[in-house]
Amino acid sequence: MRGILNCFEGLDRTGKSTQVQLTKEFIENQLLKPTVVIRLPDRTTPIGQQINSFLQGTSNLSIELSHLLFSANRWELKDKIEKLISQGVNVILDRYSYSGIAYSMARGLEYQWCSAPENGLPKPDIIFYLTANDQEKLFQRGEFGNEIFEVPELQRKVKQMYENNLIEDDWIVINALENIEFVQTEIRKKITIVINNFD
Ligand code: DGP
Repeated sequence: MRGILNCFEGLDRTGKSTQVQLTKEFIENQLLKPTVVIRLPDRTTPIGQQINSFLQGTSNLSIELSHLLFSANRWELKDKIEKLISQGVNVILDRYSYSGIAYSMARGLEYQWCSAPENGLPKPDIIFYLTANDQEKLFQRGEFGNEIFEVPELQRKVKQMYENNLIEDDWIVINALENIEFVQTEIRKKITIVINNFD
C-alpha cells in the first residue's frame, strides 16, 4: 500500500512548519506509520541555495526566473517523493506548487504561465491551507519581515490569489489565529480519516 502525499499551504507566519512537525509526530507515534517531511523550498540543493540568497535579499532575480527556480527546486524532489510514497511512507510537504502559483501571481504573473511548470508533479491526497481573516495579526508575529516576501502589501495579494484562484472544495481551510493545540486537533481529525481510508 502506498503512502499519502499531504501538503501544507498558506500565508507566511501562520505556523505551518510547527504544524507539519506535530503532524509528522502524530502520524508516526499514534497512527504508527512512517512519515517524512520535505520542506520547500529545499534550501540545501544548489538551486535551493540560489533561492535562499534571493529570499534573504542578497541576490536579485527577475520575477520569471525566481518562479522557474522555485519550480525546478520542486522537480528536484519529484523522484524522492514518488519513491517514498511507493514504499508506503507518508510524505508531508511544507509548501508546494500552490505557493509557487500564489506568490508569483501576487507579483504580477498570469495563472497559466505560473501553473505550466508545475504540471506533472505528484498530486497531493490532502491539502491543508492555513490562513487568517484578520491578516494584520500575522504581520505582528515575531520574525515577520525577515525575508523579502514578508511585507504586508504582498502578503495581502498572496492571500487573494490563494483564495480567489487556487482553493478547491476539498482543501481543508484552517484558521491560523487559533492556538497551536486547537489547530493541531483539527488537522489530526482530518488526517486520521484520510490515512484510515487508505488502509
Ligand atoms: P518558507 O521557507 O516556507 O518560509 O518559504 C520561504 C518564502 O518563499 C515564503 O515567503 C514563501 C515563498 N515561497 C515558497 N515557495 C515559493 C514559490 O514557489 N514561489 C515563490 N515566488 N515564492 C515561494
